[in-house]
Amino acid sequence: MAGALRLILGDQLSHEIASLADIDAQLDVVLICEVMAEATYVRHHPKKIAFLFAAMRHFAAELQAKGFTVRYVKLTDAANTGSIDGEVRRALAEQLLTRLVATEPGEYRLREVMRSWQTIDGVDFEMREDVRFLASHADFERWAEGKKQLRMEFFYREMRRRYNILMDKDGLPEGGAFNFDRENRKPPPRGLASPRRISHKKSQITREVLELVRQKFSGHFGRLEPFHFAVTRDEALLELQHFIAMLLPHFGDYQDAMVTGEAYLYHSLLSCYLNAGLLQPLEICRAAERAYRSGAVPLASAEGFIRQILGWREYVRGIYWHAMPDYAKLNFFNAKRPLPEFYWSGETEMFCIAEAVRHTHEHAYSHHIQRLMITGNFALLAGLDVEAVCEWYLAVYADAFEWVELPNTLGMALFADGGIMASKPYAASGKYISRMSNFCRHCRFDSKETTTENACPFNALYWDFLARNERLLRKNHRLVYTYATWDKMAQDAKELIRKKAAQFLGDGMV
Ligand code: FAD
Ligand code: DLZ
Repeated sequence: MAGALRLILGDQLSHEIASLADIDAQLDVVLICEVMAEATYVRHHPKKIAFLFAAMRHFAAELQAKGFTVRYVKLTDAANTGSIDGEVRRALAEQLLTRLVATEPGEYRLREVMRSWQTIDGVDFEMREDVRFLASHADFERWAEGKKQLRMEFFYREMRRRYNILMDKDGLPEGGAFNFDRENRKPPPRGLASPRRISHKKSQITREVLELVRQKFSGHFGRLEPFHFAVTRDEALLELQHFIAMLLPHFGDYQDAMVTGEAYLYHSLLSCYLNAGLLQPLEICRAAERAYRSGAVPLASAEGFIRQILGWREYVRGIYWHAMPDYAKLNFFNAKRPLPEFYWSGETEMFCIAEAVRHTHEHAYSHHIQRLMITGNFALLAGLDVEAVCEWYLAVYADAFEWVELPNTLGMALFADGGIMASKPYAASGKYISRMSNFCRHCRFDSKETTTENACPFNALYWDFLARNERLLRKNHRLVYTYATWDKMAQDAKELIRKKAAQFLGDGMV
């Protein structure tokens, strides 16, 4: 009997991945390859490339230790063709294999490549569903069918019931409600800092990868070292344990808080491990639930955290595959302004943006509210080019893969899908940033001012965004009070605001 080539992509590093389900240790070959095309289709942050290559190499070693044959192609191997497609075809030819098994990828463009494998001469190709997600494509389509509007909250409730997470013995949500957000999201008290994070001893494999990435990708945005990522499942499990014990108790309270110099606060930093396959969503949710049931963690924190994974993460993946490929082209506001240079350099007098870019450059990470309400909010208000903004988010974060990045950026942050993801744009003025962070204290602009010399640009831009897009937004029932406030403003005040906004935008944005 002929063996099979079993492809494992850089974000499929799970021993229970579908493509390994029925592997034959005698006959089959696992293919894992580092390729330039994947490392450069956007200019990924060096930490992201190093994390993935190091995790891929460690995963390959684990498979070999289990007795499997692994064909591991390094980026610098002389015969490396530079793409997944090229490496699959080369491996099939060189290993004389007539079967190819893969798990569906997380990006549409690669699924199109995989479709072409159906016609490789003499090869029987099977693309399997990615069973690591908690809602299959069919589950999501069934749920979405016939609904005029898709909303995460209702999807999430179904997922809670289906997986019996935080449900009581009568089948009702623990604590009498599905959502405790009202108890979460406190502004940061003075001096708020997060507990120390763990780090991991670098193996020889990781040190070699760091050297490789330093040589090949130092021209990409972002700092390679210090490098603290977990690169194996065991290390990722330590990250999970540390989060549950030390940080989850306060996760809900400070979920939306932003503090100067504190990139992480009480966030889990687990997204890159989840997305690469080192951790599984259900084990994380169960660990958080256990912590609540043991009395170590308040319900609002456990629920708020579980909702992000069982709700948001599964929901955005559902939206991505439901709406692609047209989704990537949506541009509801026809936003076309070029991405300002400060998204790369961090050189702007708007302290909040400089700080978010600094965290991103340093860690390949910034937490959700910085992504949404600082860099995302600014892009929305200023009408930055949707494609350029999406490309930025895909490049700069260690957890970024298009299935999760695109709905969050194009849909949630930019409202470029016209409301598929969110019921209204997450537009906010400087007052929100001032309430939820201590950034404004370090800023030369005044968050209370809108049109004066030192006025925070977010204020005029906020009203200008609403005025500019009135035709598209006034009918949104969630913006009734906002437009009522705008309507009440005197004509000359409105004109001044719009002039101020035009000045910010015209000046190359501060
Ligand atoms: P925590 O705050 O600790 O949350 C726990 C987990 O919940 C995360 O690890 C993540 O797996 C999940 N989660 C939380 N929010 C979301 C969400 N909105 N969508 C999907 N999963 C979520 N997340 C990515 O994983 N990859 C991306 O490329 C990405 N791009 C984003 C772009 C924008 C503009 C925005 C607004 C959000 C984006 N997110 C993305 C969602 C979210 O910001 C990150 O998942 C989160 O910041 C990761 O940090 P953490 O692990 O500390 O998360
Ligand atoms: C992101 C990434 C990078 C940087 N490099 C590789 C690689 O060399 N080989 C590989 O198999 N995967 C890599 N990846 C992850 C892929 O881009 C990812 O599998 C697709 O984007 C689908 O989610």
